[in-house]
Amino acid sequence: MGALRTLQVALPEAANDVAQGLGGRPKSLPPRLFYDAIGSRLFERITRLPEYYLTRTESGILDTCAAEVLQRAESPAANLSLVELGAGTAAKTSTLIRALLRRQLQVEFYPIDVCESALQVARQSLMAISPRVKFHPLVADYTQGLGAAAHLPGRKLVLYLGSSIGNFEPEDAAALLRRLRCCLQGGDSLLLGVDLAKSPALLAPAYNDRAGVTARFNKNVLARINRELGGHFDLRAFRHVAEWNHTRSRMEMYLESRWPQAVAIDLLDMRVAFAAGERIHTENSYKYTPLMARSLFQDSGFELEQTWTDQRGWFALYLAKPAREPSSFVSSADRDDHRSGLANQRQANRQLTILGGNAS
Ligand code: AVI
Repeated sequence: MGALRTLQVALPEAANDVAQGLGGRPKSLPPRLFYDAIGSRLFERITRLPEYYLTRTESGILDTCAAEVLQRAESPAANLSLVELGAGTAAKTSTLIRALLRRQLQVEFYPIDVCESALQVARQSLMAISPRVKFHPLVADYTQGLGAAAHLPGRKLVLYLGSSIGNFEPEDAAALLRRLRCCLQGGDSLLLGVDLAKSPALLAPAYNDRAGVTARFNKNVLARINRELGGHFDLRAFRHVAEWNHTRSRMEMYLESRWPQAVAIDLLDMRVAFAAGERIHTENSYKYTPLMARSLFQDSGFELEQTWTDQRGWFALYLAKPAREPSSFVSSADRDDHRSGLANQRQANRQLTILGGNAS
């Protein structure tokens, strides 16, 4: 008799992602599937790896430019609130919060993240800074939860750090920022962290570290299918691959089948056949050139205010404000998108969990 397996039930979107991605050709799985509780912990470990320069470099820029960022973002009349998309444990945000506490009596902080345990860690570390920090977490996928920003009173600085924008196709990145733009008022700002194009000799190890943490992070997507959908993936039968695509200015991650195999996924009633060497495309991580960044802001209705980079020019923080005339970039298709986006948003908001009620 086979051993009994306990399945954590997958969300319908995750099941859909897997059915579509592994049913299609070439095979792919969207990177949002990385971030269950185990994947989020592995990602936290990645951010501390010696090869993964992104987090350290961005934190270094924030350490030196936090006061200047706030000065450029601030409106003299009102307190500034911070909203953070994909906040995780909000490790980098503490620098900005400390700087903001020197300028105003109280800081309202609205982190949005799918990972509730990461938000709990954020709460503990930020509460330790000062009781003047008011914490309003939202457990949600920030692509759905960003509409919450539209209803906040006062001036906002929206933080979208860590180069997460790089995991979107450029047109999807612009569409996401356009949706964000629709939630902001004149006087609000966006601080966007973006990893810049650089030598593959630096990029490749950042996505294929010696300790194998990124390989585990990548393979966790198969482990998650096993846990949540009754998949039968043998993780040793797949190889982690990270490659630089020069033409598209992006790092690409794959899981490559080491030999021919067929894998059953019980809850999807699916059997997926792999040839030897066949790949599942799991992630793109775009590395921006200044031109790509300029187009991103132009296409999404933002005006670039100021750029900060580290001395080596590896990473950039961009401060942007909503452009004055949104009609020039919002096409009628976008407006329809926005309307259905709002309907989805309302639906999503009903499902959101707000941790601990109001501020604490
Ligand atoms: C979250 N995101 C910005 C990371 C990146 O660098 O693209 C995800 C990651 N993938 C592999 N390592 C880290």
